[in-house]
Amino acid sequence: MIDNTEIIEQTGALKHLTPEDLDMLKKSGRKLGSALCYVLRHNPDRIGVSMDKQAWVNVAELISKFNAHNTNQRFYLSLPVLMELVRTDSKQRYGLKGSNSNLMIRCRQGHSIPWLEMDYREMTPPDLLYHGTSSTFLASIMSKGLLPMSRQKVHLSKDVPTAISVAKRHLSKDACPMILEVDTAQMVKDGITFYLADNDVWLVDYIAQKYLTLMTFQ
Ligand code: HQG
Repeated sequence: MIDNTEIIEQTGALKHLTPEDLDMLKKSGRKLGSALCYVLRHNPDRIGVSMDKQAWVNVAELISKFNAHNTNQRFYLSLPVLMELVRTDSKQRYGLKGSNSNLMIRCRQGHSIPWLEMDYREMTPPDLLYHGTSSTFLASIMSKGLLPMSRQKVHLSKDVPTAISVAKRHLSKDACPMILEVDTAQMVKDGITFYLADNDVWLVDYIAQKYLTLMTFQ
């Protein structure tokens, strides 16, 4: 996991967090995070913020454009609020670089913007990784393999509990979570490249059915 602590401290912003900011984050932090991830992963044009090919956006520009286009009265961005959101994010979804007027932010994975050329680190994965999904998708996955769907990469978890929480995001009525074990050792032997996002999510372009085993739990 790449740590944001030093950059957050350098901004000095957390000293300026107000009780109102903390209250807003407590009540609406999740919604604010979703709105922010939507912009940073899928649609920077929605608020007209510039993004480079590695998905970085300037923090000052993001804050002013996000607030200018925000129609939800319950949340807002400021530097202290954004730094607190980054610091406390449960999956450490956000990355930071630079300082002062050159402070930049991005989401570390999950993008769907087609023109991005992310600089993910190529890494050798552990021998097994996991993918959590819904029973609804299983037949299709077992016939076509795991596809990135709307995102740029297939996302994999390093352990079963994480995969279960990913699966639970997709559950419609009558569906249940399904965990697929991925034979990454064999994929590596077959020359397939894996990437590690800065928040320890594993990424790969595609996984053929032959590498997938449905896990059963007694
Ligand atoms: C499924 C979250 C039918 C796939 C998570 C998944 C992750 C197929 C869904 C990150 C298929 C796509 C990504 C096929 C794949 N036929 N369905 N051939 N191949 N699928 O949300 O992996 O919390 O785009 O199984 O933690 O669920 O947002 O991918 O169920 O890291 O930060 O198509 O997003 O991160 O769903 O999640 P998604 P995902 P955040």
